[in-house]
This record gives sequence, structure tokens and C-alpha cells, in this order.
Amino acid sequence: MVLVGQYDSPYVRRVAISLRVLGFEHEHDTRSVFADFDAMREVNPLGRIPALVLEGGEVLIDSAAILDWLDQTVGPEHALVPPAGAERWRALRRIALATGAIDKIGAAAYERLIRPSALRWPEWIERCRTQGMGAIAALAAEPWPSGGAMDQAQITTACMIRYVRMADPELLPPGRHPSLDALADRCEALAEFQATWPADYVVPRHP
Ligand SMILES: N[C@@H](CCC(=O)N[C@@H](CS)C(=O)NCC(=O)O)C(=O)O
Repeated sequence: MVLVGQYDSPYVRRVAISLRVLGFEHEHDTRSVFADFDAMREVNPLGRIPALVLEGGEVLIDSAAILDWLDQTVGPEHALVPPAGAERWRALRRIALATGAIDKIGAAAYERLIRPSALRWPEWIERCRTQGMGAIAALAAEPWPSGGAMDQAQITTACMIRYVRMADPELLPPGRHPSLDALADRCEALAEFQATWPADYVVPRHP
């Protein structure tokens, strides 16, 4: 199978890490949603990443759908989201907070960095950042494990932290939320995270 998309996307990265944690052999296609837009649309008609091309040629799109396929394929004993009950709902809440923070801080980043400055809307940027920071504060108040098996709530939250620190670093400086610093440090030390480390946030920037 082939994972399409670059690791500076936290959605691509959470899929890449999950593939590794669950032991799926795969190749990596690093085409860019911006620089290779037409080629990207040949894989995913939405022109977005991630996409996962399966052995038979079928293409899964959207990280949540891809992660659901991975969990279904390995079965409930190995799945990264608990299969039922309170543990599942708690995990889904954390994942929703982390992906919500990515969505809102990502929307603000597109507005701040990509949109030409004359067309930017400061109030909208601040609203999105406020929403993202609310989700981050809620995640910081959650009890995180200090060891043990990796799961999707930890993977997605650690990917969110790295993304925010690249795209809008002043929102999550080290020391503001020590529980999230500890989670990020523990996750990023693992081989699956190191193999997918994004050094930079690469988007077309307008002055
Ligand atoms: N809900 C989607 C979001 C994917 C997404 O926002 N991908 C971004 C990169 S982080 C993208 O493709 N952006 C380009 C665009 O939407 O034009 C998922 O979970 O896969």
C-alpha cells in the first residue's frame, strides 16, 4: 500500500505513525497538495492529503476513515481506538479535541500565511486561534499515561502538538502545558515518531 502526503500534515503523520505502530508495510508518496495539485487530484478528487492506496488499487481518503480501516483490519485486540464503552468515548473526545485544534489553528495559519495580506481577516484569525487554544487547554487537563502501549488519542495529540509548534508556535510554547510537553517528549522519542518527524511547515507563503 502507498501513503500519499507529506509529514508536515498532522493528518498524514498520524496515519504514518499508526501504520508503523500496527506493523503495516507501506511505501510513501511525498507529492504536495500545493506544488502537485493536479497530480494530487488524480489520487483524491478533493485534492487533499492523506490518501492511502490499497494493494488492490482502492483509495481511502480522510485520515479518520483510513485509521478506521487500519483498526478494522487488525481487529479489536490491536486497534488503536478502544472498541466500545467509556474508554472508547474518552478516546474519541480526545481525538476530536486534537483534530479540532488542528482544524482551527490550521485555518488560522492558512489565513495568516497563505492568503495575501490585504485580504486577511484578523478577527477570524483570532477566533480560530481562541478555539484551538481552548481545545489544547482541555487536552492539557486530561490524565495522560506516562508509559505503556501507544493509542490513537496519544498519537493524534502528539501530532497536533508538533503541528502547532511549526505552524503557530506562540500558541504552545514549552512550559505552558507541562502535561502536553511530557506527552510530546515521550511520543517523539519513539522510533515511529522519529521516522516521521517533520522539520518544517511547508506552505506557499504570501507577504
Ligand atoms: N479531515 C481531513 C483533513 C485533511 C486536511 O486538512 N489535509 C490538509 C493538509 S493538513 C490538506 O490537504 N490541505 C490542502 C487543502 O485542503 O487544500 C483528514 O482528516 O484527512
